[in-house]
Amino acid sequence: MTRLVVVSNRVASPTETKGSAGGLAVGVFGALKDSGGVWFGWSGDVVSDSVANQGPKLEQDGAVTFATVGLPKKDYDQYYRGFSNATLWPVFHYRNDLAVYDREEYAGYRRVNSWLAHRAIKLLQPDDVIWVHDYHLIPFGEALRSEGVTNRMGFFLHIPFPSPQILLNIPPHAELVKSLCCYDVVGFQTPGDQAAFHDYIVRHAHGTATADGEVEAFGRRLKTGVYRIGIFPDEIAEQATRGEARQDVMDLKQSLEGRKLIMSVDRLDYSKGLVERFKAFEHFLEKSPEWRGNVTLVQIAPPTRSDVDTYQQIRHNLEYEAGRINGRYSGLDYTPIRYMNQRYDRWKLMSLFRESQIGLVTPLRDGMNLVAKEYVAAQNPDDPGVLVLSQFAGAADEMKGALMVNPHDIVGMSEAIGRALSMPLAERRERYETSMVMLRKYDLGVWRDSFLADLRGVNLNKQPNKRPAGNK
Ligand code: ADQ
Repeated sequence: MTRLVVVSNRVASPTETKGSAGGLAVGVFGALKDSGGVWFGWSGDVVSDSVANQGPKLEQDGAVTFATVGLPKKDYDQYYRGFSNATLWPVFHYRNDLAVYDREEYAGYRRVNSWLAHRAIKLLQPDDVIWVHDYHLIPFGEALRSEGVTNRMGFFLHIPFPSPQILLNIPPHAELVKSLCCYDVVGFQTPGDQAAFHDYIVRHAHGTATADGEVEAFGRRLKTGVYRIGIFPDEIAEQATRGEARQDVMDLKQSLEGRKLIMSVDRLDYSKGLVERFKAFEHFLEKSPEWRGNVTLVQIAPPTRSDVDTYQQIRHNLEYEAGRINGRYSGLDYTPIRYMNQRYDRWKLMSLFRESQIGLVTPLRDGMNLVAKEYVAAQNPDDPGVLVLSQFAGAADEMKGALMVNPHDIVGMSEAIGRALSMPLAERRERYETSMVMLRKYDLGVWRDSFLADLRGVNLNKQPNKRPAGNK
């Protein structure tokens, strides 16, 4: 089998990959181990220009080479904090109101992508298959192509692809889509994301797109596809049971004193709908006095991107809401919302999911949302909790056993909490089984293998010789 080269913004270290890292890192590492190869990207360190130019730093683990570079402060500011997370992330999550656009940051984003591509070239072999991940690296493939690299190259977008009317807000939208067309395969999380991309190609790039994902635009031919990212459900179930008898989990159980438990776990991000969720829980307590003192919401939300302004704002808002609601409904021995900012070991999170009666996962917009899937897989099949899920998470397409909510509808979410808390065992089991069928069918291995099969199967001789009329 040909070697695989994975490129992602952050590269987990070999120890992280085997230990506490999420399923995604484990899944990608599995593919690398099978075919041998390289995992290339940013180390997460901000370093001086001279140190950055010494990289990449290489660490070997069996047949896999971890190759990482540090980023100088200016590059970090423009590429990561700036264009990636203050422009692309909000717009791709339909939050134009939170997006800022700065030409210099965009220039920095492209410059860093070219620089990264230049660093990666020396690691490449002629037959390598290259798999690039996520919005930070849209122009990476084009930068490699401009250096003469003709290898098979695929790109997977982990976040939503917005409808063209939203995307047009980013001034260089055409350059970004043109960059995507330099890959041989572009993968999306849901059919809606793929359709939005096709829509842009047809209506704004004078290109063509067929129902089976053949796209021609900007003088290139490529394949698009839907590859639903999943989890390994058995592994999650094993982690959830492993923690059952551990002290922390017993302590939590004891401290609940028989109260029902609602679990929410998200990165602290405005796309995750945390403020709306807190308000829904408040509404539930307001309308259901019999539940006051009898149900606790545990929200775990480790901060991310805390040097981006909008992230400081969401943190502030959430602390305010948690304090306000707790002030209103706490008793001497009862705190309705327990709000924590730490990261936890995976087994601990999964065991907490298993102990709970509801998984409340209500993003305003989410590419997929793996927490929703982990929640269901962690349940005790004999007495499962209920997943309450936003219709705007990519996972909503598959998790048909969930109670579906619109996260903008505070009353609707509050009613779903009430319904889930009093749902009979037979219905809970049926809903659990319905979702588990899909979790098994589309697990992480299927995601990885189907993307790579499509990429390896691409016919590289099919590129059009000349540009279709009208493309500039
Ligand atoms: P994220 O936005 O990070 O991912 P998600 O898919 O839910 O969202 O993945 C988060 C992961 O981090 C989960 O595996 C979760 O268990 C873990 N995690 C969260 N909080 C934690 C904590 N406190 N301690 C330890 N682990 C924690 C992006 C996209 C998603 C898409 C994924 C994968 O935004 O839409 O599903 O990539 O493609």
